[in-house]
Amino acid sequence: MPESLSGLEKRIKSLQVQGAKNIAIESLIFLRTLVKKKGFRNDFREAVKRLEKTRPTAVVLHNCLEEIKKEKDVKAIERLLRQLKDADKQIALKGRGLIKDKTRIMTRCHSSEALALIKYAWKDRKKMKVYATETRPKWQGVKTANELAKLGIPVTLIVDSAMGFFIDDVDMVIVGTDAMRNEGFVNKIGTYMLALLCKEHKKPLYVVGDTLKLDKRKYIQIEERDPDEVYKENLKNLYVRNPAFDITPWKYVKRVITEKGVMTPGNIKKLL
Ligand code: RUB
Repeated sequence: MPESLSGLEKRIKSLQVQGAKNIAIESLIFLRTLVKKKGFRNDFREAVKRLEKTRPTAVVLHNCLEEIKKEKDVKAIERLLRQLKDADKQIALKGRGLIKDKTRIMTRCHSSEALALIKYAWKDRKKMKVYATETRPKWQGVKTANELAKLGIPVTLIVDSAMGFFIDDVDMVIVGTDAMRNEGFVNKIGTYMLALLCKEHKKPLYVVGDTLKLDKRKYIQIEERDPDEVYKENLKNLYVRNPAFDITPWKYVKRVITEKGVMTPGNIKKLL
C-alpha cells in the first residue's frame, strides 16, 4: 500500500523524516507515485499545498515544487531526485581538500550534506575527531553521533551549552543549511550562537549545502514548534518559545561547500 498524504505529513512534522534534503526526497517520492496514478490535477495540487506547509523554513522542497509545477512532467521529479541524491557525492568530492588529516570538527544537528563531507574524508583515510552538539530539544545531534560512531569515527557528544567549553579543542565547525538567503544562511537554532563563538575563537565556519538551498523567497517563515518539546508543565505566567531555526549572517562564514564547488559567501550572494 502506498503511503497516505497524512501519513507522510505526520512523519515529516514529527521529525521521523528530518533535514531539508530528506524532507524533499521523501515528498518527491510520494509525489512521483501520486502523479503516475492521478496526473497533475487536484490531488497533486492538494499534496503540494500541504507538503509545503509541513516544515516551512527549509527551501529545498519549495524550490523542487516550483520546478515541478512549471514542467508538470514526472521526468522533472525524477531529475530532481537524481540531483538531490547525487549532490552528496559531488559535495564530498568538491570539499575533500578542506578536511586534512587529524582535523577536529564541531558540528550541529543532523545534516546529511555536512555528514557526507565528513564521512567521505573518513573514507579517504583522514583521521579525525568530531564533537556533536546534542541539539535540544529534539536531539538530532545524538543521531549524528550515533551515525558517525557506527562508522568508527571517534565522536564526542556534548550538551549545547558546552559549545564554548570545547570550541578551542576543535579546528573547524561544519554545519548544514536549510536555506541560503541574502541576509545569511538558515540552520538549526543555536547555529548563530556557534557562529559567534567561531568568530571570537578564530575558528573557520564551513556551511555545506547544495544549490537547491538557494532561497529567493521574499519572506522566510521561521518554524516555531510545539512548546511541549521544551517543557510540558502548564503553569500560569510561564511561557515557552521553541523556534527551530535561526539565521547566521554571511560575515561569519569562511566557505560554502556546494555540489558545484567551494564558494565564498560573496559567490553565494551573486547566485541569489
Ligand atoms: C535539520 C537541520 C539541518 C539542515 C540541513 O533540522 O537543521 O542542518 O536541514 O540538512 P531538522 P541536510 O532536524 O529540524 O529538520 O543537509 O540533510 O539537508
